[in-house]
Amino acid sequence: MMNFTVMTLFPDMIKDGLNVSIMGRAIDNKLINVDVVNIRDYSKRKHSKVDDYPYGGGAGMVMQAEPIYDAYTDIINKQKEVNPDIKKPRVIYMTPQGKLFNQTMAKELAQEENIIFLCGHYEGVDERALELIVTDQVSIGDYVLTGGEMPAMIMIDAISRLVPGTLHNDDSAQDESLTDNLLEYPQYTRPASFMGLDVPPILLSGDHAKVDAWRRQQSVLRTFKMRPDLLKDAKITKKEEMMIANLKKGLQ
Ligand code: 6GU
Repeated sequence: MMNFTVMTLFPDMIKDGLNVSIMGRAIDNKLINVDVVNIRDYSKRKHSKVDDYPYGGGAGMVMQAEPIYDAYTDIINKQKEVNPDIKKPRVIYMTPQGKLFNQTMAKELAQEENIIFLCGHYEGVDERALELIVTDQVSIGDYVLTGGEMPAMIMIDAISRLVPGTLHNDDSAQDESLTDNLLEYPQYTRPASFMGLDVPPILLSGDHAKVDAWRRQQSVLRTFKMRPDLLKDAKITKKEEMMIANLKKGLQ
């Protein structure tokens, strides 16, 4: 079982966000477990405050190191109580300054069994908390969010669906977009004609080899049009390389 722990000031956001749909089913089926720890519960200050003004001045507030460190220590101690052999967790701090999350990182993290996410808020987290407990810093994209909760949920979703049994059809995690740095081919279902738009006839031909070839070509074509940056890491054939070279010529 994959064990996730989310350290946050907004525990309801995580609980409400992950208890539905495929994630909810994976939790019910004990394929994954998500513990949510409220950092505020570890404050020793009046009104359970967990932030303070930044040394050196400037706008905003900074999350203090102590409640984060105490929450972390408590999580580790409790995990060891339940399972003395538990592997030391990866501790991931969600921040736009981190390494960019992608499908390759999701696959790598799906091999772990114990992952802690630290979600920051306000202007940031006291650097010493990061130094003391964090093993990885990860960003989900080049834009700024108000907190790390949604990024942590996104990572948990992407990692969990790679855990065997989470998806009904084992193939669907394999045969899909981004697995080989190629985008997904277009999909169609009934009816065969809708608002004057017909399903590509090859898909109705019953010829599986032709269908596979068409889908593969569509994947390469789409990747070239929408995400040409992915093609440098995609495994494509000489023939496909030529097709791309011809398309580029057509654009000049
Ligand atoms: Cl991981 N956190 C925040 N606050 N903003 C982000 C992000 C993470 N990734 C992109 N923007």
